[in-house]
Amino acid sequence: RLGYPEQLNAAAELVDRHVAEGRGERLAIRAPGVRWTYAELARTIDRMANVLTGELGLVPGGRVLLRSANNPTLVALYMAVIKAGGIVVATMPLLRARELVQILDKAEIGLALCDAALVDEMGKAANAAARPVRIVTWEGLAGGDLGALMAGASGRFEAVASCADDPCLLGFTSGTTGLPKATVHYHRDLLVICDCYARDVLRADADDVFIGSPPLAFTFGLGGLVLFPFRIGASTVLLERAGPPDLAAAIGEYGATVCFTAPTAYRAMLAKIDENDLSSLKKCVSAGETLPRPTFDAWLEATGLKLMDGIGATEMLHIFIAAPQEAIRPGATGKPVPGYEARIVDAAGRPQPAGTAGRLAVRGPIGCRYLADRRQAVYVENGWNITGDTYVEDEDGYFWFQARNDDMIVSAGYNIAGPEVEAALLAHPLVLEVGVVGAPDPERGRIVKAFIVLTNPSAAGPDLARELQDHVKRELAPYKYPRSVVFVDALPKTGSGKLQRFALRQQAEA
Ligand code: 3SK
Repeated sequence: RLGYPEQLNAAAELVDRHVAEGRGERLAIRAPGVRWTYAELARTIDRMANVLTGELGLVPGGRVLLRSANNPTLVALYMAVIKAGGIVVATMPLLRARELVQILDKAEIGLALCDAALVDEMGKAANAAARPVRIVTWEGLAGGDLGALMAGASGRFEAVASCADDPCLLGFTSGTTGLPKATVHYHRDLLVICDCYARDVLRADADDVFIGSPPLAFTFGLGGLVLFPFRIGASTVLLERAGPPDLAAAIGEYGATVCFTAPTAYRAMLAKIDENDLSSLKKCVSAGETLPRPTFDAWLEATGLKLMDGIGATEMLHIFIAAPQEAIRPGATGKPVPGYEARIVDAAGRPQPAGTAGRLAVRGPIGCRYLADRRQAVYVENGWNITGDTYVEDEDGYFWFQARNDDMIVSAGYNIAGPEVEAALLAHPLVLEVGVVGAPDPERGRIVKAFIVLTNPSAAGPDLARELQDHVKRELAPYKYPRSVVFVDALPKTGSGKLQRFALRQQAEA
């Protein structure tokens, strides 16, 4: 159904095609102080590709590490590496030297392009890496080493004649376990997610203005803020600072219509909803974390929009279960994206009937391909990708998230899904963020323990802890209430903003 030609260069397809077909004057990228049309973007990419293949010695198949917050230069470099036949190794801007070294070594990097603002950790990492790394910096659009190299470069570059199945991206995932894995993605994969999820579920159009917060190194952000808008000739807004207050302000300023961010950010934006104009929004995608029902309900009430929940994975590149706006069933993640199949299996891989909780298994045009990693055999079972989530499929084919497989808490013989307790706590007005894990207990084996960030930290204390416990007992079967409540200033998160439950579990074990 997708029918891509054997020879395919994703960057040429996503950018140059618009220029070739007369859409060069459409706006591609906006950022503070920047407005680039597709024609301007294409020329910048070509100059960068000339520098990469000339002075910087990039050859097809060569890997290039990119390190930056979300900005136009990063996007142009991303596309330039791919257009030159290279492989982008995208890294989260928040990573420290110790984490960057693991990536440098795993991906065997010799060339790193780094925003000057983030060069300190990059330099430390390069010094500790197994092989020599050349670091090229940039500052804004024309400064740093790269600015100097680009000064005389030609604005025309012939795309490398790559094959649809040539790798062009190594997406690193620490998952939530802290051990980085590299997922290999091909040129065609970058188009597949546009032509499946974005075309059939998101259904945006060329006049849409995309915006959001995930870093482009997280493939949720890459798809939502670069690939999806570029595939249809729409424009994207890139924000280096994209915390909830910045995002909410920028939505009004740029008249954004399609937003990609995590449930916690939607929830945080609600807290100051009266201070910003969000009326331009038409579609709001929520992924990266499970979407609690109270957040869905509150966003709907405040904006009139149903959050478009979705489950994706770096291994699968983007979202594979979701629902178009009109088919959203509140509380369910959705149905397999057209082109994908999903089913629930037991521990032995046997398919389970509707209504039974079990392991989610998915297959489709993109699957997990870890770079030299034994965990490949754990993620892929008999051709099905085992995402690590427990789900239930209902009679109508909707999939309902229960927990990550390791987030189920067995307490006194009861199976309790941590995210369900989190959703109940989030319905309380004083709870801003929460992580629920199991903690050892001599009588019950394990008890439910909640780590809570309050909207008003000064309210913390035993009275509030009791009030929250009673609140959960009213919302859920009473055996699910958190027997231990701890108030904290912040929760541990991955670079992509996901809650690190393993870190909470470690604290709970201590
Ligand atoms: O890892 C995820 O949660 C995710 C969600 C949506 C799209 C892509 C990804 C990696």
